[in-house]
Amino acid sequence: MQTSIRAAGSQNVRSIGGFWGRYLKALSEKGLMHQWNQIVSTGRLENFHLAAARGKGGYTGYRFNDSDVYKWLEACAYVLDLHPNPELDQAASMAIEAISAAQLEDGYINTFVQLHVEELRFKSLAHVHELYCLGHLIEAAVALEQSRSKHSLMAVATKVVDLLLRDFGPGKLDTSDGHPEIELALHRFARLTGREECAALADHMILSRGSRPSYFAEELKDEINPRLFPAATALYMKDGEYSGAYGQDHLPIKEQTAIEGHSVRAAYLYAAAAITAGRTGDAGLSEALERLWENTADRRMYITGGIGSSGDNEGFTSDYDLPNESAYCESCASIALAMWGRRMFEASGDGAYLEVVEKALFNGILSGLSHDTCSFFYDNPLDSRGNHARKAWFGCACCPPNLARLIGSISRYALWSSEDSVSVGILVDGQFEFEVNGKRVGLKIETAYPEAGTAKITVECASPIKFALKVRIPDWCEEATIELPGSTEPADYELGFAVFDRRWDKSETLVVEFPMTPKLNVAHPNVLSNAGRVAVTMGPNVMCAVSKKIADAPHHFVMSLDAEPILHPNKVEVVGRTVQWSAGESLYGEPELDGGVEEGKMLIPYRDWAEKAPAYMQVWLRAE
Ligand code: FUB
Ligand code: ZN
Repeated sequence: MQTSIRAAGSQNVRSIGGFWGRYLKALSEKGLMHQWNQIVSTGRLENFHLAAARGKGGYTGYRFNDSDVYKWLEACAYVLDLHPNPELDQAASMAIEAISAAQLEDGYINTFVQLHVEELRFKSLAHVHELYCLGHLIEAAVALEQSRSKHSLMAVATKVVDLLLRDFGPGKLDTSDGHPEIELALHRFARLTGREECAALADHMILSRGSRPSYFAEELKDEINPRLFPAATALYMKDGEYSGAYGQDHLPIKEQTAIEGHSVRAAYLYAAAAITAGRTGDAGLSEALERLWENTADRRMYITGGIGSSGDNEGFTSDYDLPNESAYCESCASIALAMWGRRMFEASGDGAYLEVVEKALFNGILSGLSHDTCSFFYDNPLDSRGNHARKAWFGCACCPPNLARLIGSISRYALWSSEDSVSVGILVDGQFEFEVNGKRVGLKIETAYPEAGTAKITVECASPIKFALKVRIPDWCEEATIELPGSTEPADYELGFAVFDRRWDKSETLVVEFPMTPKLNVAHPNVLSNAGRVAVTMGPNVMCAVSKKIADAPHHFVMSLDAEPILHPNKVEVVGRTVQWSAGESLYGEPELDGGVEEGKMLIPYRDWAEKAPAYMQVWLRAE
């Protein structure tokens, strides 16, 4: 598994409009300043100021709070590139200044350790998240460097990387972090700078994780761990013994057959591992990743692209255990899944991975964010009794900046190029530019996707140029058409893409139609929570029924399988009956078989539910 395709980054994006453009604009105008204000008011910025003053004490918040600032900065790098905002730009400067000042001479930076428990420096890697935080710092630096921004965090990140190369690896601290993330960051840093030793360290961290004796198991024997982190220590154990599954340290990755433990950790690890597999050509690793991917997508993933059904370990339980109301489905976990799927695609060129990426993007990820980008869901259930409200922020605020950086970098999940091809994996409205066969090629995509399934893709080049334009045909679409008016050349079909390998003239337009006929979906019978239920999808959009009042909650509704769902703009209408109650104020009564008034119910995209206020909601509707 190895390809030479490169995701479209800042250098390829001129503008993004349409559906994603609305989120990007909102993030620039409101959302990222909203997050900055939270970063300041919750003491996250002050932690850096205190560390810069080289004082002791005064640390506020969770031990990994530094990472929120880094992720926010990474998001600023992407968003400011497309929608400048001087106020936000200034906030980014302040953050960079504070981070730089807090860094120690030898490159170390972690305000929790510096202020709170200095003796923990690289001593409790299973718990403290030092490398996780540093990974996010490095990712922010890479994003800024690749953007058009005048800001740079590269000097800080380089000192961090030099410190890691000095202290970690075979014969040194031979381990990684309990929360994978540094591996992805080291790969990104290596790609940007050409420093191969960073990628080699990432490879080693990935491949040696799970071997025995476990570094983390030894480390956790120190009494400081159960004393300072009793709950977190318990998560690594099973029946009183060290298991490591929580942090994917139960088995070497090549021996793993199912995705286990904490979902964000797992998917970040596998995303980085897919880069390793792609660059090293390690067939055993590729096979393991394919196996783990199949286990995830076929047995442990919600229809929304949500993963990690349990709040107890913020992660996985067992195959087919996908309860709806208690579904944890952390926003970050869907983001991590999209990151992993993207890397699987980049390593293989197989569009099948993008089916899942798209599912996660338009459902499990975007459900985490309100349209104004100022309120969030941490967990994303598929059934609600009206008690799940979006919040302006969280004590553990991993999701808000993660959502922002994912949206900011949306082009990287949608478009790719190689020496002689441009691939459109997901339709995103905007203007893009690539270099193929040594020439500049512009691509203009006009689309309302995913709210409609049509698009015009215009190739713009100064002089005729031969290259392959590839457009993914989504699996959900049964009657896709992609036409090049005036041309009779048939397209090839390869790994999920229609391929137009031809000489392109100065300005030619492909007309794309992916009809979004509503579709009914049932789940595997082992998913007991969905027995007798149907979920409706419209293209890549999972739909749901919502109501403000308990009396007309979707839970009373039984959808008729005989009536065809009707497509409306961005909505789907289904027909069924609402079960009646005739026992007044009694708690229990006689069943009313087949009773109820026939009525239509309008379903909306799952990502849009509870936009302003909590609601009763169901994705999986009872059906007969
Ligand atoms: O541990 C850091 C982040 O906080 C994880 O990725 C989330 O699941 C939350 O626990
Ligand atoms: Zn999160």
